[in-house]
Amino acid sequence: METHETPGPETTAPGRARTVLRRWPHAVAGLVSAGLLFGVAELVAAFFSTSSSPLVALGGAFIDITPPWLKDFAIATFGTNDKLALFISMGIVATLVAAVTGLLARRRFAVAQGIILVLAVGMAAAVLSRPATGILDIVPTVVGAVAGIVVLYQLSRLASRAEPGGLPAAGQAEEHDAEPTRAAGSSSRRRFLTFSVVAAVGAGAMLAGGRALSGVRNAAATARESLRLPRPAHQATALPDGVAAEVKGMPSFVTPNDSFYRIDTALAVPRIDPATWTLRVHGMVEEEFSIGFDELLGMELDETWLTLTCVSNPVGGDLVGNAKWLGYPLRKLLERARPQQGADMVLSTSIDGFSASTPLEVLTDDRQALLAVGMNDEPLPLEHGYPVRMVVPGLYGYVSATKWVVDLEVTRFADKAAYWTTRGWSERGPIKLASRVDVPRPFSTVSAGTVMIGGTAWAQTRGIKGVEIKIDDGDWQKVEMATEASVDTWRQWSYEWKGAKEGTHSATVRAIDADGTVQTEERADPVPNGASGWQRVQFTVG
Ligand SMILES: Nc1nc2c(c(=O)[nH]1)N[C@H]1C(S)=C(S)[C@@H](COP(=O)(O)O)O[C@H]1N2
Ligand SMILES: [Mo]
Repeated sequence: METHETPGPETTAPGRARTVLRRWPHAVAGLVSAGLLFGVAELVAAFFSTSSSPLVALGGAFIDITPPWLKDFAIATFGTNDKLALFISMGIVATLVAAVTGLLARRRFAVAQGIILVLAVGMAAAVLSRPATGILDIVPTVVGAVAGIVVLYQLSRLASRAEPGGLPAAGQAEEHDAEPTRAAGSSSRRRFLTFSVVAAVGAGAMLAGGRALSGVRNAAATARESLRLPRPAHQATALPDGVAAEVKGMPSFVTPNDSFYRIDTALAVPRIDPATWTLRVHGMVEEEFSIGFDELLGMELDETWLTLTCVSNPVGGDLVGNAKWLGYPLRKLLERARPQQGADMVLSTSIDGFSASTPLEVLTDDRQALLAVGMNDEPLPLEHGYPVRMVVPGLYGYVSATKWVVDLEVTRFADKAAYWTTRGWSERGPIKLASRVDVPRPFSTVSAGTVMIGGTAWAQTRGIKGVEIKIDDGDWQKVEMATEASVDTWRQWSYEWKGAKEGTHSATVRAIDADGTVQTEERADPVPNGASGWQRVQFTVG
């Protein structure tokens, strides 16, 4: 109820129109606040995923829910401008909603605030409806909505004072002179306009800045999507038949990129535009040089199967994954640099400061250590080191597998220490011979009779000769070995346990590498150079 207004002239239609016109500052307040909401959200969104922008998400969600007839109509009518038409229509609706919200805020701020909150919930839902967004991606919408509400509150107070005729709005009367003079009215109008213009320009700047920033930040993802990897000069061997153990529930022999374990110290995944990437090779070398990404792609690339393992992997753990890697042999790169006498280490450094110390001899012997650009026939995923990382057979990741690598310094263990070495881990980290039971899962229940047991073992660079299993406290038994793909990859195995009786049972495994070394029973924690010990899995036969 507009109890402060004198009835009379406003009860006629033209009178009401005049009243609404007089309130234009409130409509402007609504528009400016909406602009600010989207500006702030856009700027914040540059630090989250692409679809965390409420504008992008709303557009995407709208396209998704558009019925086909309307889509056809839009394409028939606007042709390739159909997206532009969509954004213009959305803009018109948003303008109307913003103006009405501003007008409502004049007397009932809570209602206007409620509308903004409801719309924010809708925008957050649109964000979450997008592929590849998570709950954190609603942060830009939330921050934007709060900014929009705060600015609307300020602006609508100023607008009430600036209204031509300047009658105080409800709840704001105490801040007004009882009889606003014309001079006071025009100075409040000036303040209102100044605030509005500043906020509007700020909104525009944040919107443009946010778009530009997310453009830069997305350059990596965009370049990655359009990258076609060159054909390898030497292809990886085709996987032989029978590399997978025939046991239901076994992990796949090749780990898909999106389920490959990820370990790094990066709070935000580095996004490197490959156009700006260079690798500097320097230190104790005869020839220092740098290479760029196109140059690297133009070199003779090799493909190799390799199982990566994390030093933090506990006995029986899954911080291990197997993939096909494409890259340039580090051996050849170092040949070009010509390491000097006395050098015994290559310190590889990531763009984010992480570093790894790899023995020079490991990078120059005949194993396939790669400066990798491809993983399972794709460019490296951003979180696995795009555009370039190292992969080295036989060494834990922390001393070899530097992602987002930009610098290789040939040096000496005596002179330099890598990231984890200074934090209590060994300066060298050869992968320990290991085996694990994948099926049955610990503490699961299986049916009596024949129980299929399956698992994995690895001894990169040497290969696995065999695996032995012990049921409960029985004797060690040989298991069925799946085909070996390469000495650098893990090897699966299976065991058919016949005549399993009901009750709680256990299976213990140990591997034997190609040299005949039997996996040690001695338990060691991952710190400082990797876990050891036999895995014993308990399960119920029921
Ligand atoms: N830049 C960078 N590279 C890194 C790390 C890191 O923290 N930062 N972690 C290393 C460790 S400890 C491991 S086990 C492997 C894991 O590689 P992935 O995440 O591709 O599986 O990356 C290595 N490379
Ligand atoms: Mo690791």
